[in-house]
Order: sequence, then structure tokens, then C-alpha cells
Amino acid sequence: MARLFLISNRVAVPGAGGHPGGLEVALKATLRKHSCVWLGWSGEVHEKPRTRTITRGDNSYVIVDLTSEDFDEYYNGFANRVLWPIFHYRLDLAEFSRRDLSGYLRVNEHFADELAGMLEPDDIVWVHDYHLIPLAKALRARGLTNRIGFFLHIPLPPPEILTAMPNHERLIPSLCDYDLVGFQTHGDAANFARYLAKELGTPSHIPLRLGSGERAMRIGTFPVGIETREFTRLARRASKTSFARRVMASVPGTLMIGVDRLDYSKGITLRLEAYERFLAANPQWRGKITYLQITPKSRSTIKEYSEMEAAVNSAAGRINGAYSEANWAPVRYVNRPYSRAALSGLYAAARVGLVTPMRDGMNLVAKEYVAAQDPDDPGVLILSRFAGAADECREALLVNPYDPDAVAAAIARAMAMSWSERKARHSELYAALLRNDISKWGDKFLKALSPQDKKGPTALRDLLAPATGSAATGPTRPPATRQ
Ligand code: GDG
Repeated sequence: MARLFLISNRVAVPGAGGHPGGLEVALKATLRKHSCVWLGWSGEVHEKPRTRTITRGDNSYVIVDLTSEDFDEYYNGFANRVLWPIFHYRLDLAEFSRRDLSGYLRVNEHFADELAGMLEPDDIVWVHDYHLIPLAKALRARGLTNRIGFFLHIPLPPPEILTAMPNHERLIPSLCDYDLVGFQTHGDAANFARYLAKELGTPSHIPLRLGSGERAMRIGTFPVGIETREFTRLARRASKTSFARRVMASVPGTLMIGVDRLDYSKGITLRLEAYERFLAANPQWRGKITYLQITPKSRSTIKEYSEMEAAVNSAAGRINGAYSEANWAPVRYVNRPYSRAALSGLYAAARVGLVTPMRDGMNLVAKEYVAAQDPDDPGVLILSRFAGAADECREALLVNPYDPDAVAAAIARAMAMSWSERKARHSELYAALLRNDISKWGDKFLKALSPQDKKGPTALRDLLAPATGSAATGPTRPPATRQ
């Protein structure tokens, strides 16, 4: 029987501790439904790297160690200092070195070797995210003809930015060795189509037939969702716990919440600046609003991250220094992670969810915040128009995170919003979450990847045309227009 192989940089082995990032959260439903083999880095660095297999229920977890050289070049180097910033439109933060690129390719070859020893011809392979772009090419070079799909969890920038990446021509076209390449939004898929048309001269009026042999690559849009009803139930239970009650009892007035990995793409410094402007312009709210920012540290060994950490610390300190009273501090800035249940209770307690990334593939926090709200007295989501989630969450207050005055105005609007408007917006938002629940995400991707799927290859022309909701293989939606 065909098996499903999931491949990603990190593997979340159940019971191994740590809080899950967006990718692990997204894969949970697929792991529950199918018996999977999940292969990726163990998170450990050893000079003599090992590969181990751990079995939990119907799933196996194959975890591969990295050498310290791999860690520096592949993970810290090419993946996080070149691909992550450039894919988030931050050419200014990218630091390219040829050695890092060769380390990145080497780890992909290593993963391909491990996989090649395990795969049977009818096994399906689903590769995740920017760490593993050339994996299909490496597998094809080993003669493997399996169905291989790729999903990019982060944004894909337009070719004008992508082509500034040194050696992009060695990397981006290798996506054509996949049978299916999936993106979070129609905009990302269209950027890829434009890259192919521009760089490979792929004619846009004929169906896309790229890659080797008889295979035809398809491009699709598959926006990641959450387990909506389950998260709502979790939040309902969590708001009754003593933890949530204690937190609320300690907050004078209204709670506003932000939850993000400590990452420059999440726009935390600009967000704090916006809050500072809100406090300056709205003295009537001083003492009556508390902004809780939960920000577990990530990638702290990378210079850009430690610099940003210092900038966030300083902004939070500056605001508290300027506005605190003996019985009130405007910002609670917390660096530790919380359990998923505790987090859901905090979302539920917050009147405002402030989610203002400068660029984000999707952003699950925005969706979790909506799912956690009490439908009879819901809070207001303020969401960056540059998060993939903005395509679906059109009833949020959509803001430009680069404009702190506009974000400050949105906070004021959210704080003053009438019960009926909050309720109407929430009901639309919640309906959108139900329409695109995470349980459907994996199914849609795997159906499109299966050899039985009869749809032909994607026509580039359809992707390059303005979104209509029918062009790509997945559920595309037109970009958000509401401000
Ligand atoms: C990537 C893309 C895309 C956060 N703090 C804690 C905690 N979290 C959880 C959140 C949420 C997840 O981590 C973060 O997901 P995001 O989607 O917001 O962001 P990334 O980690 O950057 O994820 C992103 C995603 O992949 C999926 O495709 O949406 O655009 O960048 O679920 O709740 N969880 C716990 N404690 C914390 O303190 N337990």
C-alpha cells in the first residue's frame, strides 16, 4: 500500500517537548488521518550524525542529525539568512555566501539519500518549506519517479526581488521537478508563474509542462487553515481555568494581545511604535488597556535576530517608562512560550488581537484569535494586509503595518467598536475559517498530488491573470481590498 512521506526541516516527535511552530500545527491533521513517515532534522548537532526512527501509533518519525558545518551553512546560513529574508521581501537583511549555498545543497542531498533508501515506487512524498526546495531534483537524480509535492509555507516574492538572490537560477527552477507546487495565496502562485515566464521564457499561452520526462508540474493555491471547532472548544475550556482568571484579574481594563515568534517578519517593533502613538493620541485609554505581547525567542544565534530582540526590548521599555503608573503598565512583554491551551484562553480574554506582520505566508495566530472568541461577545482582529490570512479574513480591520498612525487608528477603532459590528465581523470571519478548515487543507493538496487527479497541468496564463477564484488547482481567492 502506498505510504505518505512528509519531509520538513524539523520533525515534531510527539512528547518530545517544545512548542510547535506554524508548520507542525498545520501538519497535525494530516498525521492524524494517514499513517505517515515524517523525515527531517532531529534538532541535534553531532560530528558523527545519526539517523533514528521513532514509532508513535501509526506514524514513524525518521530524525536525522546535522553536523555543526551543516547547521551553520544550511540552517543558520542559506535557509535563515538568505531564503527567509528574501522570501519575506527583505533583501536588505540577506547575507549570501557560496559556502552556505553548497551546505544547503549538501543537506538536501543527504535527505535525498536517506529517503531513496526507504521509498517504494508508489509512495507519495510531500515536501515542506523553503529548506528543501531542491529535494525533488535530488530524488529525480537518483532515478525516483514517485509523486512528489512541495508546499511553501512562507511567501514567494515577485521575480523583481527573487532574481536579486545570487544563484536563484540554480535553485528556483528546480521546483519544476515536483509534480505539484503549492502556495498559500494566489499572489504567491502568480509570483512563481511570473518568475517562470520571465526567467525560463515559458510561454504563457500553453499549459505548463516543465520538469523532466513525461511529468507536468502543476501549481496550486492551498491556504493553510486551523482546526477551527477544536480550537474554539479548547479556548472555551481554557477561559474557565484559574490561569486565565488570574491573568484577567491582574489586568486593569481591556486586554489586547499579540503572539509571534520573535522574528523580524512579524513587525513587532513597528507594532509597538503604533501602540505608543495610540497611547499618545488617546489619553482616555491610558490605564484602561494592557497590551500583552507573547514572543517566544527563535533563531537567537543569528545576528539579525539578536539585534531585533534588543530593539523590541528597548521599545517595550520606552513605552512602559513613558506611560506606566504604580498600578498599571501599558505593555507586558513576555519571552516565554505557553501551552496551546493557555494561549487559547488568553486569546479568548483579549478584546483586540493585534497581528501585524510585515509579510507572512499565512499567519495562524490571526485565525486562532478569531476561533477563540466568544461569538456572543467577540473581540476585534486587526490584521496586516501583508499576511496571507488577509485574503480570507476580510472582515478584520486590515492595516498597513508600515504605517504606525494607521495601526494606532485601527486600535482606537477596535476599542470603540460597537457590539453589533464586532458580532457581524466575527460571524463572517468564523464562517471563512470553517470553509477552509485545516482538515481540508491536507486532503486538497494530496488529492491534487495523487496520480488519479485528472486535472491537466496548470496554464501559466491563468495564474498570470487577475485572481478569479477558478484559475489554480486549489481554492484561490481574490486579494483583499478592504482597508
Ligand atoms: C510558518 C509561516 C504560516 C506561538 N507562540 C506559541 C505558540 N505559537 C504557535 C501559534 C501558531 C504558531 O505557533 C505560529 O504560526 P504562524 O502561522 O503564526 O507563524 P510561523 O511559525 O512563522 O509559521 C506562516 C505557517 O508556517 C503555517 O503554514 O502561517 O506564515 O511563517 O499556531 O499558536 N504555541 C504555543 N506556545 C507559544 O508560546 N503552544
